[in-house]
Amino acid sequence: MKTQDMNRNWIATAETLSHALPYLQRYDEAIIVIKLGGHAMGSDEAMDSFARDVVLMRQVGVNPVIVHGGGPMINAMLEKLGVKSEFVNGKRVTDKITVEVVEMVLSGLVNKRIVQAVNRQGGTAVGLSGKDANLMICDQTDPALGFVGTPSQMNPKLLTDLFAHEIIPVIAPIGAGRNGETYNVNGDTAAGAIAAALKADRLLLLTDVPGVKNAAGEVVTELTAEHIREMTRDGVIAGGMIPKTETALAAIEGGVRAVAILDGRAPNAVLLELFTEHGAGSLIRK
Ligand code: X2W
Repeated sequence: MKTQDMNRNWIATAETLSHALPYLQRYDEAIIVIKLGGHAMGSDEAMDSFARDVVLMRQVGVNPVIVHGGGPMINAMLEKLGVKSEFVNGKRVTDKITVEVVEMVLSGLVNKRIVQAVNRQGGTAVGLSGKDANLMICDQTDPALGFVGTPSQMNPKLLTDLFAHEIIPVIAPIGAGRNGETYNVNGDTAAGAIAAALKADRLLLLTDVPGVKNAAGEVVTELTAEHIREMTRDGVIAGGMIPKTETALAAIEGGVRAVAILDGRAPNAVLLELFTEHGAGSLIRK
Protein backbone atom coordinates (compact mmCIF):
# COMPACT_ATOMS: atom_id res chain seq x y z
CA MET A 1 0.00 0.00 0.00
CA LYS A 2 1.28 3.46 -0.87
CA THR A 3 0.58 6.54 1.23
CA GLN A 4 0.62 10.22 0.31
CA ASP A 5 3.70 10.66 2.49
CA MET A 6 5.68 8.29 0.30
CA ASN A 7 4.75 10.41 -2.69
CA ARG A 8 6.22 13.57 -1.24
CA ASN A 9 9.73 12.74 -2.45
CA TRP A 10 8.51 12.36 -5.99
CA ILE A 11 6.68 15.66 -5.84
CA ALA A 12 9.91 17.29 -4.68
CA THR A 13 11.78 15.62 -7.57
CA ALA A 14 9.28 16.95 -10.11
CA GLU A 15 9.51 20.42 -8.58
CA THR A 16 13.32 20.29 -8.69
CA LEU A 17 13.25 19.34 -12.37
CA SER A 18 10.83 22.16 -13.10
CA HIS A 19 13.04 24.71 -11.31
CA ALA A 20 16.05 23.46 -13.24
CA LEU A 21 14.61 24.50 -16.62
CA PRO A 22 16.30 27.95 -16.85
CA TYR A 23 19.63 26.40 -15.89
CA LEU A 24 19.21 23.58 -18.40
CA GLN A 25 18.51 26.20 -21.07
CA ARG A 26 21.48 28.32 -20.02
CA TYR A 27 23.91 25.40 -20.27
CA ASP A 28 22.58 23.90 -23.50
CA GLU A 29 25.69 23.15 -25.62
CA ALA A 30 27.94 24.73 -22.98
CA ILE A 31 31.44 23.30 -22.59
CA ILE A 32 32.04 22.36 -18.97
CA VAL A 33 35.51 21.13 -17.97
CA ILE A 34 35.51 19.16 -14.71
CA LYS A 35 38.78 18.54 -12.87
CA LEU A 36 38.41 15.46 -10.68
CA GLY A 37 41.30 15.41 -8.21
CA GLY A 38 42.66 12.22 -6.69
CA HIS A 39 41.47 13.35 -3.24
CA ALA A 40 37.93 13.85 -4.58
CA MET A 41 37.81 10.27 -5.95
CA GLY A 42 36.20 8.31 -3.18
CA SER A 43 34.53 4.94 -2.99
CA ASP A 44 33.13 3.12 -6.02
CA GLU A 45 29.70 4.43 -5.02
CA ALA A 46 30.93 8.04 -4.99
CA MET A 47 32.54 7.45 -8.40
CA ASP A 48 29.28 5.99 -9.75
CA SER A 49 27.35 8.97 -8.44
CA PHE A 50 29.83 11.40 -10.06
CA ALA A 51 29.62 9.43 -13.33
CA ARG A 52 25.81 9.55 -13.25
CA ASP A 53 25.89 13.35 -12.84
CA VAL A 54 28.23 13.68 -15.83
CA VAL A 55 26.03 11.42 -17.98
CA LEU A 56 23.01 13.51 -16.95
CA MET A 57 24.86 16.67 -18.06
CA ARG A 58 25.56 15.06 -21.44
CA GLN A 59 21.92 13.94 -21.68
CA VAL A 60 20.63 17.51 -21.28
CA GLY A 61 22.93 18.91 -23.98
CA VAL A 62 26.05 19.97 -22.04
CA ASN A 63 29.47 19.03 -23.45
CA PRO A 64 31.33 17.76 -20.36
CA VAL A 65 35.09 17.11 -20.38
CA ILE A 66 36.69 15.31 -17.43
CA VAL A 67 40.34 16.03 -16.61
CA HIS A 68 41.58 13.96 -13.69
CA GLY A 69 44.43 13.89 -11.21
CA GLY A 70 45.51 10.89 -9.16
CA GLY A 71 48.30 12.08 -6.85
CA PRO A 72 47.39 9.67 -4.01
CA MET A 73 47.21 6.73 -6.46
CA ILE A 74 50.67 7.61 -7.83
CA ASN A 75 52.01 7.81 -4.26
CA ALA A 76 50.59 4.36 -3.46
CA MET A 77 52.19 2.77 -6.55
CA LEU A 78 55.56 4.48 -6.01
CA GLU A 79 55.53 3.18 -2.45
CA LYS A 80 54.80 -0.38 -3.61
CA LEU A 81 57.72 -0.13 -6.01
CA GLY A 82 60.00 1.38 -3.37
CA VAL A 83 60.54 4.62 -5.36
CA LYS A 84 60.89 7.74 -3.22
CA SER A 85 59.07 10.90 -4.31
CA GLU A 86 59.02 14.50 -3.11
CA PHE A 87 57.06 17.66 -3.93
CA VAL A 88 58.47 21.14 -4.50
CA ASN A 89 55.84 23.95 -4.52
CA GLY A 90 53.06 21.43 -5.10
CA LYS A 91 54.80 19.68 -8.00
CA ARG A 92 56.25 16.20 -7.88
CA VAL A 93 59.97 16.02 -8.66
CA THR A 94 59.75 13.54 -11.53
CA ASP A 95 62.75 11.48 -12.69
CA LYS A 96 62.71 8.91 -15.52
CA ILE A 97 61.34 6.00 -13.43
CA THR A 98 58.79 8.24 -11.74
CA VAL A 99 57.40 9.59 -15.02
CA GLU A 100 56.92 6.00 -16.22
CA VAL A 101 54.95 5.15 -13.08
CA VAL A 102 52.97 8.42 -13.31
CA GLU A 103 51.94 7.66 -16.91
CA MET A 104 51.03 4.04 -16.10
CA VAL A 105 48.92 5.01 -13.11
CA LEU A 106 47.19 8.07 -14.63
CA SER A 107 46.64 6.88 -18.22
CA GLY A 108 46.01 3.31 -17.08
CA LEU A 109 44.37 2.66 -13.73
CA VAL A 110 42.86 6.03 -12.92
CA ASN A 111 41.76 7.01 -16.44
CA LYS A 112 40.11 3.67 -17.16
CA ARG A 113 38.35 3.58 -13.80
CA ILE A 114 36.60 6.86 -14.67
CA VAL A 115 35.91 5.83 -18.29
CA GLN A 116 34.33 2.59 -17.13
CA ALA A 117 32.25 4.31 -14.44
CA VAL A 118 30.80 6.78 -17.00
CA ASN A 119 30.10 4.01 -19.51
CA ARG A 120 28.37 1.91 -16.84
CA GLN A 121 25.94 4.78 -16.31
CA GLY A 122 25.01 4.73 -19.99
CA GLY A 123 27.38 7.43 -21.27
CA THR A 124 30.03 7.05 -23.96
CA ALA A 125 33.39 8.01 -22.48
CA VAL A 126 36.74 7.81 -24.25
CA GLY A 127 40.02 7.93 -22.31
CA LEU A 128 42.86 10.11 -23.56
CA SER A 129 45.98 11.85 -22.37
CA GLY A 130 47.70 15.01 -23.59
CA LYS A 131 49.61 12.78 -26.04
CA ASP A 132 46.52 11.80 -28.02
CA ALA A 133 46.15 13.88 -31.19
CA ASN A 134 48.88 16.16 -29.71
CA LEU A 135 46.22 17.57 -27.40
CA MET A 136 48.74 19.03 -24.94
CA ILE A 137 52.32 19.74 -26.03
CA CYS A 138 54.54 20.68 -23.10
CA ASP A 139 57.89 22.25 -22.35
CA GLN A 140 59.91 21.44 -19.26
CA THR A 141 58.74 23.52 -16.29
CA ASP A 142 62.09 23.67 -14.48
CA PRO A 143 65.14 21.40 -14.89
CA ALA A 144 65.16 20.92 -11.09
CA LEU A 145 61.74 19.18 -11.33
CA GLY A 146 62.79 16.74 -14.07
CA PHE A 147 59.97 15.55 -16.31
CA VAL A 148 57.36 18.04 -15.11
CA GLY A 149 55.74 19.86 -18.00
CA THR A 150 54.03 23.20 -18.61
CA PRO A 151 51.42 23.13 -21.38
CA SER A 152 52.68 25.32 -24.21
CA GLN A 153 50.64 24.31 -27.25
CA MET A 154 47.09 22.98 -27.16
CA ASN A 155 45.31 21.20 -30.00
CA PRO A 156 41.71 20.75 -28.83
CA LYS A 157 40.11 19.91 -32.21
CA LEU A 158 39.80 16.23 -31.28
CA LEU A 159 37.68 17.27 -28.29
CA THR A 160 35.24 19.32 -30.36
CA ASP A 161 34.98 16.40 -32.81
CA LEU A 162 34.09 14.15 -29.86
CA PHE A 163 31.41 16.64 -28.69
CA ALA A 164 29.76 16.38 -32.11
CA HIS A 165 29.38 12.63 -31.45
CA GLU A 166 28.17 13.14 -27.87
CA ILE A 167 31.30 11.39 -26.55
CA ILE A 168 32.64 12.37 -23.12
CA PRO A 169 36.45 12.83 -23.15
CA VAL A 170 38.30 11.69 -20.00
CA ILE A 171 41.81 13.15 -19.99
CA ALA A 172 44.92 12.15 -18.00
CA PRO A 173 47.32 15.07 -17.32
CA ILE A 174 50.26 13.68 -19.28
CA GLY A 175 51.94 15.95 -21.82
CA ALA A 176 53.88 15.21 -25.00
CA GLY A 177 57.35 16.77 -25.21
CA ARG A 178 58.62 18.21 -28.50
CA ASN A 179 61.44 15.65 -28.63
CA GLY A 180 59.49 12.57 -27.64
CA GLU A 181 59.61 13.17 -23.89
CA THR A 182 56.73 12.29 -21.58
CA TYR A 183 55.78 15.05 -19.13
CA ASN A 184 53.96 14.85 -15.81
CA VAL A 185 51.58 17.81 -15.59
CA ASN A 186 49.80 18.95 -12.44
CA GLY A 187 46.13 18.00 -12.86
CA ASP A 188 44.80 21.48 -12.08
CA THR A 189 47.25 23.04 -14.56
CA ALA A 190 46.19 20.60 -17.29
CA ALA A 191 42.49 21.23 -16.63
CA GLY A 192 43.03 25.01 -16.77
CA ALA A 193 44.94 24.75 -20.06
CA ILE A 194 42.29 22.50 -21.62
CA ALA A 195 39.45 24.74 -20.42
CA ALA A 196 41.21 27.82 -21.84
CA ALA A 197 41.92 26.09 -25.17
CA LEU A 198 38.20 25.26 -25.43
CA LYS A 199 37.12 28.72 -24.15
CA ALA A 200 34.94 26.71 -21.78
CA ASP A 201 31.83 28.17 -20.14
CA ARG A 202 32.86 26.70 -16.80
CA LEU A 203 35.84 25.02 -15.19
CA LEU A 204 34.79 23.05 -12.10
CA LEU A 205 37.68 22.19 -9.81
CA LEU A 206 36.46 19.31 -7.64
CA THR A 207 38.57 18.97 -4.55
CA ASP A 208 38.27 17.90 -0.92
CA VAL A 209 37.53 21.33 0.60
CA PRO A 210 34.21 23.20 0.34
CA GLY A 211 35.63 26.26 -1.45
CA VAL A 212 37.68 29.44 -0.93
CA LYS A 213 37.46 30.62 2.68
CA ASN A 214 37.68 34.21 3.98
CA ALA A 215 39.65 35.33 7.06
CA ALA A 216 36.73 34.23 9.28
CA GLY A 217 36.88 30.73 7.78
CA GLU A 218 33.59 31.01 5.86
CA VAL A 219 33.29 29.82 2.27
CA VAL A 220 32.90 32.81 -0.08
CA THR A 221 30.33 31.89 -2.73
CA GLU A 222 31.19 34.56 -5.33
CA LEU A 223 34.54 36.25 -5.97
CA THR A 224 36.26 38.25 -8.67
CA ALA A 225 39.83 37.77 -9.88
CA GLU A 226 40.67 40.95 -7.96
CA HIS A 227 39.31 39.47 -4.68
CA ILE A 228 41.50 36.41 -5.22
CA ARG A 229 44.61 38.55 -5.74
CA GLU A 230 43.81 40.59 -2.62
CA MET A 231 43.15 37.53 -0.44
CA THR A 232 46.39 35.92 -1.65
CA ARG A 233 48.35 39.09 -0.88
CA ASP A 234 46.84 39.14 2.63
CA GLY A 235 47.70 35.48 3.21
CA VAL A 236 44.01 34.49 3.55
CA ILE A 237 44.41 32.18 0.56
CA ALA A 238 47.37 29.93 1.36
CA GLY A 239 48.78 26.42 1.06
CA GLY A 240 47.03 23.93 -1.18
CA MET A 241 44.43 26.50 -2.24
CA ILE A 242 47.08 28.60 -4.06
CA PRO A 243 47.57 26.25 -7.05
CA LYS A 244 43.76 26.09 -7.42
CA THR A 245 43.21 29.84 -7.38
CA GLU A 246 46.24 30.35 -9.67
CA THR A 247 44.70 27.87 -12.10
CA ALA A 248 41.39 29.72 -11.82
CA LEU A 249 42.98 33.10 -12.60
CA ALA A 250 44.98 31.71 -15.53
CA ALA A 251 41.87 30.00 -16.93
CA ILE A 252 39.82 33.21 -16.70
CA GLU A 253 42.68 35.17 -18.33
CA GLY A 254 42.69 32.48 -21.04
CA GLY A 255 39.01 33.02 -21.86
CA VAL A 256 37.10 30.66 -19.53
CA ARG A 257 33.87 32.39 -18.42
CA ALA A 258 33.94 31.34 -14.76
CA VAL A 259 35.66 28.84 -12.47
CA ALA A 260 34.08 27.07 -9.50
CA ILE A 261 36.10 25.48 -6.69
CA LEU A 262 33.95 22.95 -4.84
CA ASP A 263 33.96 19.81 -2.70
CA GLY A 264 33.79 16.85 -5.06
CA ARG A 265 32.89 14.53 -2.19
CA ALA A 266 29.57 16.29 -1.57
CA PRO A 267 26.70 14.32 -3.17
CA ASN A 268 25.72 15.61 -6.64
CA ALA A 269 28.20 18.51 -6.32
CA VAL A 270 28.31 19.28 -10.05
CA LEU A 271 24.52 19.22 -10.45
CA LEU A 272 24.12 21.50 -7.45
CA GLU A 273 26.62 23.93 -8.97
CA LEU A 274 25.22 23.97 -12.50
CA PHE A 275 21.50 23.38 -12.23
CA THR A 276 20.32 25.01 -8.99
CA GLU A 277 20.04 28.51 -7.62
CA HIS A 278 22.04 27.40 -4.61
CA GLY A 279 25.28 26.68 -6.44
CA ALA A 280 28.13 24.99 -4.58
CA GLY A 281 31.54 26.11 -3.40
CA SER A 282 33.14 29.33 -4.70
CA LEU A 283 32.47 30.84 -8.12
CA ILE A 284 35.26 33.02 -9.53
CA ARG A 285 34.66 35.45 -12.41
CA LYS A 286 36.61 38.18 -14.11
C1 X2W B 1 50.83 15.36 -10.39
C2 X2W B 1 49.85 14.71 -11.34
C3 X2W B 1 48.62 14.16 -10.66
C4 X2W B 1 47.76 15.21 -9.97
C5 X2W B 1 51.54 14.26 -9.53
O1 X2W B 1 52.55 13.73 -9.93
O2 X2W B 1 50.99 13.96 -8.45
C6 X2W B 1 52.71 16.90 -10.67
O3 X2W B 1 52.81 17.13 -9.46
P1 X2W B 1 45.85 15.40 -8.10
O4 X2W B 1 45.11 14.26 -7.52
O5 X2W B 1 44.98 16.27 -8.93
O6 X2W B 1 46.67 16.15 -7.10
N1 X2W B 1 51.80 16.06 -11.17
C7 X2W B 1 53.61 17.60 -11.64
O7 X2W B 1 47.82 16.39 -10.22
O8 X2W B 1 46.86 14.67 -9.10
